[in-house]
Amino acid sequence: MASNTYGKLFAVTTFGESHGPAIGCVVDGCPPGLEIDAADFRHDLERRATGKSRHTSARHESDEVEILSGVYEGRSTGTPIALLIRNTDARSRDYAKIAEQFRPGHADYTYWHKYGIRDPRGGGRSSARETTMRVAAGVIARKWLAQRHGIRIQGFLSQLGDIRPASMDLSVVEDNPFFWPDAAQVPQLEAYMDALRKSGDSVGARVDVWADGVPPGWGEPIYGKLDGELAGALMSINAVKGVEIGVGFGAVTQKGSEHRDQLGPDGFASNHAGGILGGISSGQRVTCSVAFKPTSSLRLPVDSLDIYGNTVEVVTTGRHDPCVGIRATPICEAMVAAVLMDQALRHRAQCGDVEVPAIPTPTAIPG
Ligand code: EPS
Repeated sequence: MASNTYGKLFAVTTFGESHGPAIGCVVDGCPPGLEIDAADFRHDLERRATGKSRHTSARHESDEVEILSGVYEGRSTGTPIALLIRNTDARSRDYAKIAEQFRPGHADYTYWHKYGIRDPRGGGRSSARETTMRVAAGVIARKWLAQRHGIRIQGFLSQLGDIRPASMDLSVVEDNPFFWPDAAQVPQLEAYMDALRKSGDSVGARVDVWADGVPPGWGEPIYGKLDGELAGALMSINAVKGVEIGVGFGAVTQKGSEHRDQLGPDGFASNHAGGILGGISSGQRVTCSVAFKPTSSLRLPVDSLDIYGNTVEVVTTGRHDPCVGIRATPICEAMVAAVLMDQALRHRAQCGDVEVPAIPTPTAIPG
């Protein structure tokens, strides 16, 4: 079965290719009455966009959203919301030379083997361009989650190559092109990226996302666990190679006495679980960490094959990100928002009538 849709009750379908006439999405299941305006999308789309700093691809897309359906007089009607963004700055000639070649590390090879045909222009459907529509759909989810449940979702870059934040200040994340939580390190990141760009190479990165205000109870054991859905949704982003919830792989070396998050009247004493126990939100901060691989479109020559089986030397020209993780923070936030909104509606459907005897709900303790 083709899979271009995420979610059951808040279902987002994306379509379009990097160099096609347009990209778009259909958001089905948004509750009626939510105020939605084309201007709402601008902020997050700009945060994700290329061409905003010298450290990302130089392609300049205006990313103007057209709302085609599902909104009447500024409010969602409960019918499918169709959003469209026209591609205006594609430069397909950059891909002419590699149209029949496989870039090592790229989806070229597997798309070819799966479908027997592919759109080579700009990576087609496998391009990071597709993530634009995830962010657009995420705007709707974030707005509903904030208004209905007071949920805040904030991401940041938590590693660039082997550089890690020396301190953590979320208030500076939006003030630099890296979404980096330590303002003092920004010059170091700039210098690192300038040298990397000059060398023609690329590097991986890690993005963390925190969701605050998620009430206890969201997530559907067993096959719709909140952590399972988050992992699947985040892993579906281009170039993602790993997802951790809470301490993630750090749990391997912990003892049980250390890992368990002690409960008391004032809340949990720690948050190794990342706000999820048994696949259900605990009321603590939900924490996710996402690993991005280094971009595979490089101008550095590499041996490969073409579609006829000939050995070729691949050199990728054009406009590419030396670190795709740099602008992935809004994409990860959007996927977390889509998962939470879907789970909120699913929880409401099955357990909306459940009344839990009043016991104190521990509040979130960061960590
Ligand atoms: C991308 C290659 C570049 C990026 C693109 C992602 O563009 P093109 O497809 O024209 O070569 O600019 O990113 C975007 C256009 C975007 O909006 O994110 C790639 O290979 O993934």
